[in-house]
Amino acid sequence: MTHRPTPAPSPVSPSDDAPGPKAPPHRAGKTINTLTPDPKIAHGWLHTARFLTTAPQLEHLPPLDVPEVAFVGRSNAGKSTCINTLTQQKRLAFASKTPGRTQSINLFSLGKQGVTDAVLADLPGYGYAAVPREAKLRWQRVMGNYLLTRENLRGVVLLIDPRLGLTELDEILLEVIRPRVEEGLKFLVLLTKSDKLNHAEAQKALSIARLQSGGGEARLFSALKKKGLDEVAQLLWTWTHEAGAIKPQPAPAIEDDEPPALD
Ligand SMILES: Nc1nc2c(ncn2[C@@H]2O[C@H](COP(=O)(O)OP(=O)(O)OP(=O)(O)O)[C@@H](O)[C@H]2O)c(=O)[nH]1
Ligand SMILES: [Mg+2]
Repeated sequence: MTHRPTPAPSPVSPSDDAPGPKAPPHRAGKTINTLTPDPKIAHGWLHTARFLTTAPQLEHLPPLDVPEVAFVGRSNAGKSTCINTLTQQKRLAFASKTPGRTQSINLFSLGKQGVTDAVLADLPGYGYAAVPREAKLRWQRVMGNYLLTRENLRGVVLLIDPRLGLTELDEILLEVIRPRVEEGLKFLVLLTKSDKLNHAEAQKALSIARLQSGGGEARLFSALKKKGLDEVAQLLWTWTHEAGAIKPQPAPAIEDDEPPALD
């Protein structure tokens, strides 16, 4: 039997100085998680996104002290589009009909007034059949190493096209990150392109994804219909701002040199 990552522990209390969440305990008779910010706060924060750097290989990634959230998944799953939708910027991340568009790890800084308090990482997709076997294997090694060794990695968003479901490579990824999820790495399965499913199909896909991810967080998302935006924005804000998240720092100066080509 394959092991699944156990769900990330429930959010802990925010630090006293954490900005944002007003935390009304009740709204319309429902208990609200005290860490959940108003969606406007989460969106305003995501809209500050700006390009930080691109790293064709792990050693080109700058070491950072701020929390990082990685978007991973099959080629063409919609990672770059999801980042553009969340940040409300059309061309921050390269999105394309052609699978394999994202070739390097691209980092985007978040934070108001030029202070970086978190980073989003857009990772190249895997599983694209037309990529030569050697390149595929190399990339899988790079991604595995990134997920295992990136010290400031705070959360992983695994994007899945619900029409394809979890593929073998997605399962390998779940295996790779499982120990880190058990240690507190945040994890979300995001079912993209949900506009392609009817309501019943979407609910079924969601239940399956929840089971397959070991009962962890799973959500429906559509860049086209702007579905799931509030929930994902709030979740990313919470992951990166709760107690224990790393303190903000001035944006690092990144040299703007042309990155070396892939080996
Ligand atoms: N209908 C629909 N299409 C989407 C959605 N999100 C992304 N797409 C389309 O899916 C294709 C792939 O999107 P990308 O964002 O480039 O996918 P990616 O996961 O970054 O792909 P790689 O960089 O190859 O790993 C594009 O044609 C997008 O327009 C969505 O929510 N609904
Ligand atoms: Mg991409």
